Amino acid sequence: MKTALITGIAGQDGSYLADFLLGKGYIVHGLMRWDSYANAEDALGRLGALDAEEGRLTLHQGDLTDAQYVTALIKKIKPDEIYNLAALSQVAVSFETPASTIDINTKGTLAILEAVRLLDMQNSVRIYQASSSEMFGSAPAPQNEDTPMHPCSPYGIAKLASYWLARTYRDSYGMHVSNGILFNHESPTRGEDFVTRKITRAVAEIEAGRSRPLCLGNLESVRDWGHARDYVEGMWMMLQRDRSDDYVLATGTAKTVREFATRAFAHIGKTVVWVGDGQKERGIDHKSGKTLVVIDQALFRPKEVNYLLGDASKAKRVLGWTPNTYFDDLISEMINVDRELIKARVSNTPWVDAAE
Ligand code: NAP
Ligand code: F7E
Repeated sequence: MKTALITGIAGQDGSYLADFLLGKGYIVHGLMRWDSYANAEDALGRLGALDAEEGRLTLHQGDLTDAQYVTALIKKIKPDEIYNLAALSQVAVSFETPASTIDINTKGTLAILEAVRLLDMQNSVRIYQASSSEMFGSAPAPQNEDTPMHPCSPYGIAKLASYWLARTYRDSYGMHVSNGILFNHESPTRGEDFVTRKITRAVAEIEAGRSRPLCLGNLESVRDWGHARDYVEGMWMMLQRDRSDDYVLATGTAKTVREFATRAFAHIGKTVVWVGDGQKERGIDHKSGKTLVVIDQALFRPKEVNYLLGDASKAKRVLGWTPNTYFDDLISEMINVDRELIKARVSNTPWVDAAE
């Protein structure tokens, strides 16, 4: 029975990966921030549905930036596999908090690599580093493992530094460290401040009677959106190889934010007609003429990554990884779950608009 340590276990990917590894019979240890949740019930959050009864899931409250804590934890657990998923993962927020972004997303990775080196565990541990397509930044699409990286945000820069730390520890100390360069992947448990979940939640609320329109930033951004469920399997596949390496995971299809919103509204039977330009652009309900989407300049980033489209042919060739869920099915699944959540929330009382 293998033992895995997942940092960021309470995040979107952490919870999918924990579920996946428990299903494979692993003993799973998860690191989550001690101050993230008000009480233990909330702390279970997304993990609540997982079967912790058999004692195969243990949660540890600590901070990835605390190198001594991380070293002590790894020494105690003696994991076979470490999945480093903990991060400040909101790109827009990284512009506001660049220093803590570097602390968590770069020094946090270093804490793990150094712990494994100092504990002399490089021959017994395999490490997954959550690298990101944001590292490509303004590089031309499609992007693969050989594409030069030109990050456009503190987030992308911090992740690129970690990517190079991982490669350097692999080359210098023979560590089994793989970078998964993952393009955007979403799910019904995606944080509500990421654009996909913000849209699906708003669309479900509008269907339930919300009158306030959905407020978005840059509609022209192009992203390659897949499903987190498929991507965590790819993470695991990387660590099952005898030789560590770096792999892009992506669907190979790209759409704009505008297309995502249009498809999401279509799912509840609304046809969006886009009128006006720039800041004045609006998405109108073709049938009623009601405004469904407005633009807010405050949601634009100081610098945008315009076009991300992944080429995952290496992962397909070497790992045998392919995604199972594409754009329309992803949107359907997310909206259907948001619909259920809203139904449960409003039960028999009518929808009341709350402040954003
Ligand atoms: P997520 O939902 O934001 O999860 C990240 C988790 O890390 C959160 O639970 C967060 O806890 C935790 N965390 C943050 N700082 C920490 C610290 N100092 N110590 C311990 N835990 C900390 O992100 P995700 O979507 O699951 O992504 C997982 C990883 O993949 C991240 O590294 C992300 O950057 C990377 N990635 C994601 C995507 C994507 O499209 N989802 C694509 C490429 C790469 P709090 O709740 O307390 O903040
Ligand atoms: O933005 C635009 C925004 O925040 C997508 C993270 O998981 O994937 C994610 O980063 C696009 C951007 O994700 C809104 O400007 C428009 O162009 O959902 P997002 P992201 O920045 O692509 C990468 C691969 C990661 O590694 C990250 O951790 O949508 N956009 N209007 C908006 N974005 C947000 N959040 N909110 C809006 O209202």
